[in-house]
Formats: sequence, C-alpha cells, structure tokens
Amino acid sequence: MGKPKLILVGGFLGAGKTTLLSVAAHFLQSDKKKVGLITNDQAAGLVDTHILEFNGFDVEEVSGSCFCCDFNGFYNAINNLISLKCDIVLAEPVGSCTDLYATLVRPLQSMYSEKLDLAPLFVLVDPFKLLKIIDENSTKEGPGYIYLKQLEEADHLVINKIDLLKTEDRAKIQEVLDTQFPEHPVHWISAKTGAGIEELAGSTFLNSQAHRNRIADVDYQTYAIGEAMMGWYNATFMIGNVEDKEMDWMQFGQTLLTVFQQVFNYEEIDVNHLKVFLKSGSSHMVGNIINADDINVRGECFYSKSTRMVLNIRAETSHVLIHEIVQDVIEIFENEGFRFEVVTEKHLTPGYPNPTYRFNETMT
Ligand SMILES: Nc1nc2c(ncn2[C@@H]2O[C@H](COP(=O)(O)OP(=O)(O)O)[C@@H](O)[C@H]2O)c(=O)[nH]1
Ligand SMILES: [Mg+2]
Repeated sequence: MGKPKLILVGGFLGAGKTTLLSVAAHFLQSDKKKVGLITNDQAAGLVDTHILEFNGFDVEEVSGSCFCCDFNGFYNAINNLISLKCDIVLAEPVGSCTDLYATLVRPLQSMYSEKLDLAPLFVLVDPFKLLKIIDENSTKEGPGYIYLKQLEEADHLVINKIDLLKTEDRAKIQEVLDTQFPEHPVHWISAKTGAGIEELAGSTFLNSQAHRNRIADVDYQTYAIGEAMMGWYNATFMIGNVEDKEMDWMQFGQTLLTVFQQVFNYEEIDVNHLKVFLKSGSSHMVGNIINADDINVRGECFYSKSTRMVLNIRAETSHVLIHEIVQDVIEIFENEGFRFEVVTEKHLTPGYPNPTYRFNETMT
C-alpha cells in the first residue's frame, strides 16, 4: 500500500464542503478505498460530524480551534484515521479560515511528506456568494477579505451548486475567474446532484500532484477583524413536551428553521450557516437555512416523545445577539408546550488567529 492520501477541501461557510466530502467519500469507497473524514470547528458539537457519522463514515472532529491554530490536534486526527487503515483522509477546515498554505500545506509538506501524500489545496466556492461579494466590492475587509484570500491561495477552485446556476450567472462567474484567477484550474460540480463528482473525486483528487506553492499575502489584522465580525453558536438540547406526547419532529424542525429565518431576516442579519440535526433512535432529520428565502430539510418524518437536537449557527453579528435570538425562539416553542433541556451550549467570536506554524516563501 502507498502512503495515505490527505485531501484538504477549504472554502467559506456554506460552500458545500461537508456535502462534497460525503459524496466524494461514497464515491471513493465504492472504488474499494477506505476513507476517513475530519471536521473542524471553533467549538465542539458539530452538525457536520453527526451527519457524516450517521452516513457510516469514520470521522474525527477537531474542535475548539481551527486546524491552523491546533496543528497537532489536526495531525493527531490524521494519525487516528491512518491507524484505522484509511487510504484516503478528506479534511474540511473551518470555513472562516484562510492562510492554509502557510499554516497547513507547507508545514505538512516540510514535516510529513514521507508519511503522507498531500493532495493540492482544493477550495470550494458557492458561486452566488462569490457574485455577491464581487458585486458589493467587499473584498478589502470583513468576511469578504477572508473569502478572497481563500480563493487566491487555492491550487484548484471548485465551483459548486451548478444545479442552481443559470447560463447568465455562469458567464458572470467565468468572467470573474478569467480576470481575477486566470491561473487557477477550475472544476464545476454539484455536490447535491453528483454532477462532476466522478471526475473530481475519482481523478483530480487522486492524481493531481502539482502544488502552486503560493502563500497568499494575508494581513492578520484584517483577517482577525473579518473573523471577529462573525458570531458562533453551538448547542445540544433534549426536547420533549409537557403532555409527554409523541411529536412529529420533521414538522418541528421545519417550523423551527422557518422561525429562525424570519427572525434573522427581520433583524437583517446575514446568516452564513444555520443547521439543525434531530435524532431519536435510528431516525433523524437534518435541516438548514440556505438563504433569506429558502430552507432545506432531509431525512425522514419521525415521531417520538423526545428528541436530541444539535444546533449550529454562524452569522455576521455578535454571538451574544445570536444567543439571545436562540433564547427568544425557544421561548416561542415553550409557549406551544415544548420543553428544552440544554445539554451543551457554547457561543463565541473566533479569537485572533494564532497558527501553530506559519511558513513564509523561503521556509522549507
Ligand atoms: N443546490 C445545491 N445545494 C448544495 C450543493 N452542495 C451543498 N448544498 C447545500 O448547501 C448548504 C451548505 O452545505 P454544507 O455542505 O453544509 O456546507 P459547508 O458549510 O461548506 O460544509 C446545504 O444546504 C447543502 O444542502 C449543491 O451542489 N447544490
Ligand atoms: Mg461543513
């Protein structure tokens, strides 16, 4: 057996990284490869981890810090999957992180190239977010700055969600790519429908070797301010109801997402991602807010007296306000007879990025 392959798929919150990792892992496993996955977040209790585990994959979660600021935790997670005999490790760095070349790719190349076959850095792009950021000309500061740096440092850009792209949108994106990223190889996929996955996962992920080795010129002050404009909220609840009745939790999840969407719209807060995972026994539902108008739910209708719910919110506002909004929404449901018991709860603003390693152009 050759060296295990490590494939990093970066990209902003909501780009579709977890969805891509899941379909790519299915595809690679059907090709007799053993695949392990690594998720990452600033706080524990990730919906992404629950979804991937529910799909039957070996998953490691690095939480409490990004991969860059906990390089050793990241490396331990890789090793744990290698010890489970994984041939391929797919890893998703937290979506608010950039400077991955200096903090992950180059240190891994320098220290572990004999042990690991490191694929080029893939960055997944939500095309609508890209158009919004370009239209608003918001790449000089705030989250838009992080977004731009993520794209600049990519070895390969992967444009996702092409199932939603109209011909004119695609032309606009092509123009942005031609003018701003003319040297990047570009792949067009839909992680949802599977379009382009065979080529990306079966060929490009496995066979591309070339690293552009271009460290982005990231100003950490601007990066830190951009990250600090986003609030984080992760919690796990047990939910039941005063009458101890069997409840329809799919219906509950849909209503909960709709209420959250209305409140965030009313408050004019940009939600980067809001996900819920509800589980009782072997039944589950997953849902998320896609944008100001749409929500997405998957899973099955299930009925039980209580359910466990994992809730993750990333939004462009203070974490204190997100926490208050969650409390207000819970109160609405408690007035309808639901009972919430908090199992874990954490809300925060990402701290100043302090990577374990930060290589410059001349370090090897
Ligand atoms: N229409 C469409 N939606 C997608 C696609 N890929 C992901 N999504 C949706 O985008 C949202 C964010 O996906 P997720 O994988 O959680 O993104 P992450 O934050 O980058 O890990 C979810 O609602 C996904 O169902 C796609 O190719 N097409
Ligand atoms: Mg994810």
